[in-house]
Amino acid sequence: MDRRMFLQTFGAGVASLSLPAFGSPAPSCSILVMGMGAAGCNLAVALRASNFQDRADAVLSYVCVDLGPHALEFVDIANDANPALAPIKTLMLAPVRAGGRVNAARAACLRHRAILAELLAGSDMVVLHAGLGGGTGSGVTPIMARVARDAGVVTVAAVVTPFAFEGARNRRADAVMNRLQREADLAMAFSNEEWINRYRDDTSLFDVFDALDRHIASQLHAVISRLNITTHRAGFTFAPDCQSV
Ligand SMILES: Nc1nc2c(ncn2[C@@H]2O[C@H](COP(=O)(O)OP(=O)(O)OP(=O)(O)O)[C@@H](O)[C@H]2O)c(=O)[nH]1
Ligand SMILES: [Mg+2]
Repeated sequence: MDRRMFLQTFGAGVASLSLPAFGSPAPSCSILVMGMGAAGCNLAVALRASNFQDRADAVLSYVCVDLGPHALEFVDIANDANPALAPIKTLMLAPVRAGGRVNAARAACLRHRAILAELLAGSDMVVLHAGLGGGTGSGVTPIMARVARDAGVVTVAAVVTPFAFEGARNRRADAVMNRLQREADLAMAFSNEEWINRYRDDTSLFDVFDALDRHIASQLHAVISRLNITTHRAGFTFAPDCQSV
């Protein structure tokens, strides 16, 4: 199945894709989960903690990408806290923070495009995680989506969009989301603003983020585990009852 068919089939609704029967030989699919920027790395850490591998016929590996000397320390802490899970690799694109400067993040990313492309080697699918509106996630994610597209890797972007009070970050997030919709096979946006409105005013931001990050992980479980992926690199096939539009 080519990429276009994948898109059409996916567009028909994940509910129409069928799961392989329990106990059947498990085909395996390599999925690279990439967290970019602080929010993206948090999402990758949350997906790893959700123990996806126990539930699906897919092998997940993880890499977190950021700028700045200390940005990735919490990823190492997460690795140490749960050594039984797949370790998250880290890649620091530059020793200085982008700090909201999307062009600085883009430039650092383009300098290391070859390394980013190498990360994808052997993957059938890449999941791109980021919080849009800042510098790093907004700068790196669309470039990474293009790199993945050029490499023929099925690309799923699962990103968060800013709160209303973040002002201009929302316009930047919209522009990046438009690009992701063009570059990725599937682009899913989860709104921080909508999510926080589900909570009482006295709920801490940490708890709101934590719940949303776990929600996104569970949504990805649902999406990925409904794919009946039978071959490595040769494409994706779906169960016969899956209708394409
Ligand atoms: N759901 C969720 N959203 C977050 C989290 N951290 C930040 N955000 C949102 O994501 C947006 C981008 O923030 P960061 O991820 O910190 O930015 P960055 O990509 O690291 O970019 P710079 O630090 O500016 O280079 C913010 O405007 C917030 O709306 C998080 O842990 N979870
Ligand atoms: Mg950051």
